[in-house]
Amino acid sequence: MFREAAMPILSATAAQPRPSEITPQSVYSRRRLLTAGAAAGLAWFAHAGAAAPAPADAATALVGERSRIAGAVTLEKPTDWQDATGYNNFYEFGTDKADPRRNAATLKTRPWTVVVDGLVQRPMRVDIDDLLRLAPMEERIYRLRCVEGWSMVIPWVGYSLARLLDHVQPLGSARYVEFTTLADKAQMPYVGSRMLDWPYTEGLRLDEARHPLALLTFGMYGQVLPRQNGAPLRLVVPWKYGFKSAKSLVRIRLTEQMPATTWNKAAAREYGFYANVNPDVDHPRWSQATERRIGEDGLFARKRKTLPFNGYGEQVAALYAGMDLRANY
Ligand SMILES: Nc1nc2c(c(=O)[nH]1)N[C@H]1C(S)=C(S)[C@@H](COP(=O)(O)O)O[C@H]1N2
Ligand SMILES: [Mo]
Repeated sequence: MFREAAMPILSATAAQPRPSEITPQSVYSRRRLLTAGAAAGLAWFAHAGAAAPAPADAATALVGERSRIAGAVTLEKPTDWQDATGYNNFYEFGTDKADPRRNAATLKTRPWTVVVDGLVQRPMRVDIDDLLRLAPMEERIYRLRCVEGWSMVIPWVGYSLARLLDHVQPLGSARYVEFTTLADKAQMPYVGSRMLDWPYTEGLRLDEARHPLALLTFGMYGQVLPRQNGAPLRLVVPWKYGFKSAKSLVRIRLTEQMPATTWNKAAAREYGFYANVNPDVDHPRWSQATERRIGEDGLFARKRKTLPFNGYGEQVAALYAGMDLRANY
């Protein structure tokens, strides 16, 4: 599919320091069994009062230093691991919330190549294990608010998408970033169904993509991402509805035109390009004023007020100065 042969692989790029020089050994540990060191990385679970991953899931640690970026760490209690990995939207594996955990075992996450191309000075195709080392891993504890009216609090591990964009050097003509995710019928039972137009694609304006809170995400709860949560690489854009946070990315392309996005193609009146969390703008079929925290609030009760920009307004509202957020939903 991506055959731009001239693209250098990241580890061979001359002008950059070698990945091993960028990331301290202590910050990233690959395929490390749950040893004393990894356990230390998970110590905050006890502290935060959230249920830790089950030992059987804990084979691959991926830890990051607590982020110091403004707004990156909410003090709310993280959602239990069982809920965060068992109540998912990942339509490639089915439409029921329990389907992704049940069906995603067929997803092969190694080897995995990501192409970064389009309007950039230095396009590249990079192996996931080299991409992992492009910048130091950080832990960010973000609220994720689904457009359907529920939310979770998840400790993600990754680094700002801006670090990758800086690396490939966007051209002056670049205005948007398009994200394409894997669509392989052999690994994903619902790809090919007429539910959605595959592959699942998403997009951001370049200034949104460069905002430090936009996270290129490799892990959660001190481990590599579980398959059902978008392994081996996903986006997490905490001030937008969850569907913007595309899972299992294979390509990141810079463009001049606003990219088409999957949910917008499926129902343009219901899912806009911006999709900023906004309690004042209802979905055509339901209110967005409140939400239900998975694992804490009752099954049908929506108990919490949804916040503008999902609570990240102080950090991101300036991106939309002068825009009509009702028209640009
Ligand atoms: N490739 C892909 N990415 C996706 C989706 C999907 O169906 N396919 N669903 C989105 C939606 S609607 C939400 S709410 C979040 C859910 O992320 P989580 O299951 O890790 O909580 O993933 C988003 N990313
Ligand atoms: Mo969602």
